[in-house]
Amino acid sequence: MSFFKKLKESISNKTAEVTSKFKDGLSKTRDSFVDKVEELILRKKKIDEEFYEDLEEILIGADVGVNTVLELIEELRKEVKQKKIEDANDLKPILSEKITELLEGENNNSLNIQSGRLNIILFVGVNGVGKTTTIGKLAHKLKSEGKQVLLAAGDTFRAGAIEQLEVWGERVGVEVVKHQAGADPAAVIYDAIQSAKSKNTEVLICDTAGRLHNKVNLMNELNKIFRVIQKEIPDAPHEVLLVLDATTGQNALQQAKLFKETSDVTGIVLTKLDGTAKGGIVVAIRNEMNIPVKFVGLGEKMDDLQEFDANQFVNAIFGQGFLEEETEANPS
Ligand SMILES: Nc1nc2c(ncn2[C@@H]2O[C@H](COP(=O)(O)OP(=O)(O)OP(=O)(O)O)[C@@H](O)[C@H]2O)c(=O)[nH]1
Ligand SMILES: [Mg+2]
Repeated sequence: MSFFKKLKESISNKTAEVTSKFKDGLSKTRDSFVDKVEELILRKKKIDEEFYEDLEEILIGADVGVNTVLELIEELRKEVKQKKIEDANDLKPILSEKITELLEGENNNSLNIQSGRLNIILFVGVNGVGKTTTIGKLAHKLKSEGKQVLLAAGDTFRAGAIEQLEVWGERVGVEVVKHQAGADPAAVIYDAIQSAKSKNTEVLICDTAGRLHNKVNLMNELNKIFRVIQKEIPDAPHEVLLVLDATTGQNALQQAKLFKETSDVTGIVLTKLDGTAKGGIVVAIRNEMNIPVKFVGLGEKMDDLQEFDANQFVNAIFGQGFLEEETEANPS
């Protein structure tokens, strides 16, 4: 087999692998959301006011968010009018196309990692959303891309948090800089930066505590961490990733607003999409927050972190039936 053929095959295997990860991870959303849309189309057949109202309800039920749903329905109405569509079945490819458009935006999903410098990624988010787990998965991903990674155990607050990060460190073969429980998180991160500098580390990923019961404390702590990082490396942190738990629905949107007010969040990681039928939250966050969703968590294992991709996401949700019709409608 020629080199190019092999390369092509390996790329297409990789694409198929990613597609199936998205499909598996989003099966709950697909089963509930698409079944409801299919049922509505079968029941109504024609597009009328009641059809839009029912569709609105299904979308809101999938956590797409009221504002986004209203926008989406407005877009659909325009398209239906313009293309003189009557049959409800013909709306399916348009619906998936519009959702893809909302998700694509102009944002760049890739991480701001540059070679030849120490890149610092800070993870923030309330407790239990999946920060530490995502750090483990991301460390694994970056390491398998050949990058030298170091972790900082900046959650000195929650019992067991340091050990949890160490377990991930061992699992993926990455070193962890830590202090004792209860130590100053900013001091841990300071030490981690010194260690990273001395080892020529490419990426330092910092964990933080997620206590929200005292919002002012949490924000003060994060501010102190920012100051320490910036004193050492003025243009860092290069990424501030806010982790949100998809199963918390509209609450996740509230958290995003809160963190956006207090820190310069550069990207969102939406975890536990595998555990919810309401994957529409991605659309709400993407549309209402103006912060790119950079990764999605589709399970608890180290391979279950995927770069967010609007097309893969929509394809995984709408499945083959929708897709085939779309290809027929746009045979480009
Ligand atoms: N199903 C599923 N579970 C996940 C995912 N991401 C994280 N989890 C689980 O969510 C739980 C909490 O994850 P942690 O990583 O400890 O969350 P955290 O934000 O670090 O929590 P604190 O340290 O308490 O602030 C763990 O049981 C993880 O295995 C995901 O994408 N899918
Ligand atoms: Mg944690």
